[in-house]
Amino acid sequence: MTEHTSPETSVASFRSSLLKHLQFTAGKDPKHSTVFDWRIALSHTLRDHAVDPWFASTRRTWDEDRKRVYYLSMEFLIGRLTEDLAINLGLRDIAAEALESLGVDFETVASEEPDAALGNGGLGRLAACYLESMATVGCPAYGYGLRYEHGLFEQSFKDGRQQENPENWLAHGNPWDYARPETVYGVGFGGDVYEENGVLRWQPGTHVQAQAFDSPVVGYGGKWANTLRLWAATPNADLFDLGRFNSGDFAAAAEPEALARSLSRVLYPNDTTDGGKQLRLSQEYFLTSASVQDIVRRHLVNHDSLENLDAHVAIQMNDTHPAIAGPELIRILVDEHGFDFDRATDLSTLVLGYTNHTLLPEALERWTVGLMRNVLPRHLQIIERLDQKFVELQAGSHHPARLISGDQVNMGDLAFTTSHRVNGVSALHTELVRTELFPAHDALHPDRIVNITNGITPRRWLKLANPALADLITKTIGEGWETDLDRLRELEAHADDPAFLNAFAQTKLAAKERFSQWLKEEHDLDLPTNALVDSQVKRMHEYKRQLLNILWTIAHYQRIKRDPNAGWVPRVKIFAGKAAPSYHTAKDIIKLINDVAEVVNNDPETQHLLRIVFPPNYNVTMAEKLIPASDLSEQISTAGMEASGTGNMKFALNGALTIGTLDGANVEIREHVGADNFFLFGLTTEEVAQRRSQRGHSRAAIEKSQALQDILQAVAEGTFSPDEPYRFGQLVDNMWNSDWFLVASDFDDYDRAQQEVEEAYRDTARWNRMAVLNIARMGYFSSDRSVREYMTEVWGVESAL
Ligand code: CJB
Repeated sequence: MTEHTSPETSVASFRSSLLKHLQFTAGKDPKHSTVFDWRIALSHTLRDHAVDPWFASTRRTWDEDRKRVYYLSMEFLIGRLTEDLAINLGLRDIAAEALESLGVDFETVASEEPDAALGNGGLGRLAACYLESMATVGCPAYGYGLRYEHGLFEQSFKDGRQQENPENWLAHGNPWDYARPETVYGVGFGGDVYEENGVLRWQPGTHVQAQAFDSPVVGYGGKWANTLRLWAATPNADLFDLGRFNSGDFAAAAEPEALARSLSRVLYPNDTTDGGKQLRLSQEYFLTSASVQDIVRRHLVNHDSLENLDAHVAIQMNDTHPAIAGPELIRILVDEHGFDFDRATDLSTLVLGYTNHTLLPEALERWTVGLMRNVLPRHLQIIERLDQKFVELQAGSHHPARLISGDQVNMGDLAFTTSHRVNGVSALHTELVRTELFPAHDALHPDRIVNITNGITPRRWLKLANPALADLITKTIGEGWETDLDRLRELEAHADDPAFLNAFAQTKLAAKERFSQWLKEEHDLDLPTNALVDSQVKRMHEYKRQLLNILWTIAHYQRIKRDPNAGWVPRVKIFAGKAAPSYHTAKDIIKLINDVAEVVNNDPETQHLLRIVFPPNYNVTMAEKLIPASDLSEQISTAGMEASGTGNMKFALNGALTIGTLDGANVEIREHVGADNFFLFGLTTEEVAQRRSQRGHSRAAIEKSQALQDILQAVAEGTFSPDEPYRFGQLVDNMWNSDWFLVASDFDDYDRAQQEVEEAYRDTARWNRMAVLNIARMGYFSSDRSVREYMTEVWGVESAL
């Protein structure tokens, strides 16, 4: 196969492919082509280059009868693909030169691509990083997901409040995927279960067709490529009621069709909360059933039976969303292939793995038995039987854990019992999964829970996002770090070299200028490039504590006002992130940040020392510009609540220092980069639990902190909302009287750590040294490492490279 595409591809041949696609795919001549037309030509040219490695990898997997990984995820937060694919194929510079020779700018064309926002946040972006890493390390794999017509809503601000606008990434088609009209499966819903010759049969009430759309996923260097297969709901032709249509009732005729289509129409905008809607369960089953049917069909192409399924198939469930995979596989084995129930259960368990991404109770999916019976009656029977077996296994326990408790089906418990490995996503999180979430399961299966700390792909999050820093690294330690991130350690030898530190500072400045220009063009926002850039970007959630950050910003503002000449470090506070549309407190916090920004940014006394920037519609593309431009990374969640975090890794890899709590992967980041190079504050997980049990803890903490009292008073008095003084009454009241997330308890220590940040930043050489040591020691957090751990500890799959 082609080792690497670039040597054989010249600028001239790339240019002629571009022109060919411009003419025959976009149907335009160069004189009249728009940026859109060029993008179509560019993406098709790049896609052509993906096909060779894709076919070669697929063929080898078949020929060598290799075990495949199937990564089932309701979310793949991919972002743009043009530059990513160009880099992985080794064609980035060739493409740019070819375009330039035609008078067209690569970045302009690549920026025309809409973000594929098929995910909410960390969980979906992790799936995208893992797909890229699986291809890079040569792990034969399929990603299975849904081809949502509308990805995550677009956020805008109206009077500082979040508005949700529909997202329309598919409006002009998707040049990356190939429709597979021949690959369709019927997915059943509802109906009845009846017995036939002693065998149970499910007769669904309706069927919806799942049609596959495939995109190649090419690893770095183009040595291996996998498939991302997304399912679109296409209604059965018989759902369209021709009789009704002919009799003139057009809307009614289309109704069943519309219902079927709704299965892949929109991504649920909830992050770590459970929407609890029937449509959501139906979407989850739609993804799972189509994927499992496809997996079984592929296995039977060159095997006589399903007996050896575990030797050839590893299915990974990304959180509980596809947790119906266990019952679905058991159903297919028992009802359609005559397996004995116990054998089917054992076999499914050997095939399946489950990744838990959160301990938050509101995110642990539970469906009522009634809903389950309506939507998936046969699966409910299977779950009941699994529950019985589970209770028997816990013989002697007075309070056995249950898959069904009361009228609730617990999808986490179901996922656990049907998997041979269950993993958390950071060391701390995994420990809490073991002790807090699944202690009964863990007692029965002490080897089942393993930790696999999350990772991020250095191709997108360093090479693509931060070209200046990537070039400096390559100049300093040579190539190869892209696929062997531990090699960044070699930078440590340069951490005391003033010339190198200066060169690093130049890359940071270049990234700030780039982001500043982008913010101006896209959002008409001003970002000074001579300030400490202090960023908190992630979904808006109380446990992530954007509130702590904005309250501290108010304190900082008040202090600058009191003593403007105290030698303050100029700072820009960046916030970005979306709130779930029904999450009112998170939306109030957005409004508070925007209101504070309005006052602070218009204060002529402080403008040069403090700014707040909150660009709307945070997405992968914004992250790629914002993260490299940042100096300080805010990872300030209440200890024990953030499963891992992956933004924390992206910032540190790009030379931002972290101010953070001992939560999620922060703990391991700090261990790797060194305690001296990390601004730690806050209660530990145990202290959090203890503090929460103390009555009146928030009142006591506020009464101890003069700074916090001043801030809360200013907010309560309407200093930032003069048009509506009591706008934030509830937020303030909650701080005094409840404060589940311990903002008050952690405030003073956070303040102390921020003063240390201030001091460290004044010593430019010291700061840059710390930043370089962060970069040098982040190798562990490559998603290549994470994927390799899954391969050995969960999937039992070998690299094909
Ligand atoms: N996470 O993004 C989500 N959505 C969920 O529904 C549950 C968890 C996040 O997953 C990331 C990837 O594992 C974690 O880094 C993050 O801590 C977690 O909140």
